[in-house]
Amino acid sequence: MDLAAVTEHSALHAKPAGLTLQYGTAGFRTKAEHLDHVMFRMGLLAVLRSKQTQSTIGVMVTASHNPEEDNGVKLVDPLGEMLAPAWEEHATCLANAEEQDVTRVLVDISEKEAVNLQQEAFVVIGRDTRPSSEKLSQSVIDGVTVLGGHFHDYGLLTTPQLHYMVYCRNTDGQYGKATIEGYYQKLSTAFVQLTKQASCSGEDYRSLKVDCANGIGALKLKEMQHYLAQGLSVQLFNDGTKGKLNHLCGADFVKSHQKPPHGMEMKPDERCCSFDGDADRIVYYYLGAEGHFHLIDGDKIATLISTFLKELLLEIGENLNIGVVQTAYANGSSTRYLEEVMKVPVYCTKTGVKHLHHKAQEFDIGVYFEANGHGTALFKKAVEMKIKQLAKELDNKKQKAAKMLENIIDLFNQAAGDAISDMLVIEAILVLKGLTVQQWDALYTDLPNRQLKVKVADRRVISTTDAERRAVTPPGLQEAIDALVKKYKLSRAFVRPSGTEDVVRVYAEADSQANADSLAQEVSLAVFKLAGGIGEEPQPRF
Ligand code: G16
Repeated sequence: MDLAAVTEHSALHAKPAGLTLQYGTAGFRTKAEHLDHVMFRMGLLAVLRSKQTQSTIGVMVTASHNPEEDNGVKLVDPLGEMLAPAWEEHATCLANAEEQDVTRVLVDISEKEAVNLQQEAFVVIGRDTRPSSEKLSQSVIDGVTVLGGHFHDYGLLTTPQLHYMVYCRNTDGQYGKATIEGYYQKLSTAFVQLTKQASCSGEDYRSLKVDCANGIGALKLKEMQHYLAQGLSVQLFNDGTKGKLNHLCGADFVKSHQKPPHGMEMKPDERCCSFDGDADRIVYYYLGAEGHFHLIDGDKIATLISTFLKELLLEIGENLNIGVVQTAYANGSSTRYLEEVMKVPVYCTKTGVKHLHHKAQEFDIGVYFEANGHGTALFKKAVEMKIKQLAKELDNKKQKAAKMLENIIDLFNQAAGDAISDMLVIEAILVLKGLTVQQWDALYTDLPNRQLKVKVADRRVISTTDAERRAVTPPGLQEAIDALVKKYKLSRAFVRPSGTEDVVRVYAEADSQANADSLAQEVSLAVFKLAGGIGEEPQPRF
């Protein structure tokens, strides 16, 4: 390691005095102007991780659903997964080191992790469409090269596309080709093969309206359109040509405000969906004939997918174990439906796809989705091999089911939740099952719910347990929540510090929207009072 060169370059990417950041739910996120030093240092760290794992490592420059002024960075591990927890700690340590300590921290990490410094390193980089992203990705490259690492800069990519590239590169192309064409080809071939097997193929299933949050999803869907040919025609809204990224649009806006994005023209009963800023989340929705907005979130997506997979497994007569993984935000009705009607085991983890992904890997087939629309399905390698074999051997009806499973495995991005891949999976399942968006929505009725944000001086005063369903600190907060929850029927509420924004998140559900709203508001007030709220007291505002 040329420590003198590191010191020299590090000084060009100086850390703002007094700034402390943490590798949170999905890496580092804050205002873009505070991130130059973090980017450079994550370039350094990616090289060490690459040397240690003897694999390609990914660095994605994005702040996903956050406002356009923010940015962020996360590292992608060899199988396209999120960075290992021990390395998240190293990342935090390195990002917060004072200038004179940067080289010492690098040496410490190398020693602790037994990094062979002679090993070659390779890092791939992707970025979203934020105005700040290009310059910040150059800082990552500076960090990579100063430690002698090799790199490939993919430029503009969705986050899940970068995860896909890393996975492909570390499996010698077995998962797919590590190019953008490779990604489009893999997904579109699987989609066309899968939907060919549908008995109904009405016009209704061919078109879909997509709100792209004014982000990278628009560019990538445009590129992909001709690969899908006649299979699916997508009409793009909020494609970045006019509006601001994530502003009044995108999956996060639609899910948390429970209303349509601005800029989308919706007619009753039309199938619509929204991506988030880096296209790793998707939610569906439609306007009912009565003009009401109906949201179909990650919970219902997980239900549709796991039901479909379970039916196919029954047809081929294979008793493989399927599990669904959710978080505390999952609507109570979805968990009940999955467990009681579908007889599928459901597990709850902390927020953050890294936690859900990990849990889902325990099953033959693990379907994981956060209610906000971030998720995918994972298939054990042995299961994939077996299904491929069955698709060749079984008799007619069973063979059709096995073939569908084979195609759907290829259609899922098995490295990360992916709005484009999930959209194609959902579109394929709807056409194969002959389901309208209304029939899908009618699988169960969501309990009315509300999410709010509260500003506090230091959100770290809130700590939680039981997969974030109970607050441990500050003292008295959980007791206050328990007392409030008792006032309402079918109610539940929890609070947790966000890992991507400087806020405390509040979730409440109850028997009516009015009750869910007032429970959320009362819990917000308790947070404000007991956890050091700043600014205006939360007011009823529904
Ligand atoms: C990220 C994570 C998600 C998480 C979301 C909100 O999403 O990848 O798993 O649900 O942040 O996290 P928090 O509530 O801690 O702020 P994205 O789409 O912004 O990358």
